[in-house]
Amino acid sequence: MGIHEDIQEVEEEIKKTPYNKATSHHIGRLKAKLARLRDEVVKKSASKGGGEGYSVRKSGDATVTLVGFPSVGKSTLLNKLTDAHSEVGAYEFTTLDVIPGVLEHKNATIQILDVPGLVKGAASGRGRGREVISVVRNCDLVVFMLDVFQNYHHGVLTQELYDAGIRLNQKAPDVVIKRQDRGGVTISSTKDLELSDDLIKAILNEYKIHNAHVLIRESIDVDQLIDVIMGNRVYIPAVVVVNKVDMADEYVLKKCKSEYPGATYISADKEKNLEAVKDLIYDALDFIRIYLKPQGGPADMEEPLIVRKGTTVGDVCDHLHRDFRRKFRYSQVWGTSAKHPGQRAGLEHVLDDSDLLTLIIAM
Ligand SMILES: Nc1nc2c(ncn2[C@@H]2O[C@H](COP(=O)(O)OP(=O)(O)O)[C@@H](O)[C@H]2O)c(=O)[nH]1
Ligand SMILES: [Mg+2]
Repeated sequence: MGIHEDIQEVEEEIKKTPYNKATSHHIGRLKAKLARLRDEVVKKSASKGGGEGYSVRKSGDATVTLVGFPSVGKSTLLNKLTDAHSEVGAYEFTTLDVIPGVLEHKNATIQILDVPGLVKGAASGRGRGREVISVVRNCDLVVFMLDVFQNYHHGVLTQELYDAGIRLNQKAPDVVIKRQDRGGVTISSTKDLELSDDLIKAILNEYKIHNAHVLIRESIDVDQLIDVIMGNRVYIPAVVVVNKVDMADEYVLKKCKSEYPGATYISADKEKNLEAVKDLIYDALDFIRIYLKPQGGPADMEEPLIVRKGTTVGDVCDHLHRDFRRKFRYSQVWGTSAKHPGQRAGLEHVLDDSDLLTLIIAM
């Protein structure tokens, strides 16, 4: 029996098993098996060649991908927001290569990638899906673009990305699995868990992990545990933009807004609400501003360094010069991340918005 039949069989069994306390263990094991089989398929199709996917040189302070079905208006939006000239067409699949554009907004330089229409089956390698997926996996923010008349696309697209190991608007579970040589599986947790120890062990068993320390610091479900074991998941924020509102009557618009209250409603072609899209992207990227202050001198308050939230002193070193991390001696920090003004800080120190930073680098 082939792997695709195996997958189908497990999927069907999950579907026909009612979920309750008595069956949760069984379903958990089936889900683990399913994830393992699907991963095998993805690995197989990846090893068939066809290259590593698109190699798009990253540039700017962050990279954003526009994800949507063909003809929703991605190229139109890219052209309006950036300096790019992506071909716009009224027919499908006009965009066959990744087109990068650069958006300058509030001191940030943001790379936006218009990727070929992501369609169902992409995760399993259909069409150019695998290449698109590799671009999405490496970006900092997903902007879903929907047509106001076809917002069901959103469900299809998120499922497709989920199957490809991309977790949107989700944090990496706070779980550590340390493999051991012997001693079986031991589980410690700081929170009450939904999952029983038996089920956790059974799932680890599915992945041939028989000896390990598992430290769980938040309540997770079976899918999250599998994500941790697989180890190849990426966690990316996502936002939704609904396009072509110029075509929609009040009824259609109202319905769409009730289904996607958090979305930003625009007309790329008629240039309606495009400033809101810029702000949306900027805010979702969680930028912070760092003002560099030369030793003994005043800080440069005109041109802050734009970096992502969570950036460390070491990251700033990397950003400025390839030798800075190696030659780093110490730094001084003023602002909310500092315990006191001018606190000395090492490479691991995490900076806050509006911090002033002095780097002391050996010559
Ligand atoms: N009515 C209307 N048409 C739009 C809008 N944005 C794009 N279009 C049209 O939709 C078609 C597909 O646009 P395109 O940018 O090529 O879509 P892509 O395939 O997602 O890149 C083109 O004919 C565009 O002119 C919009 O806001 N309103
Ligand atoms: Mg296009």
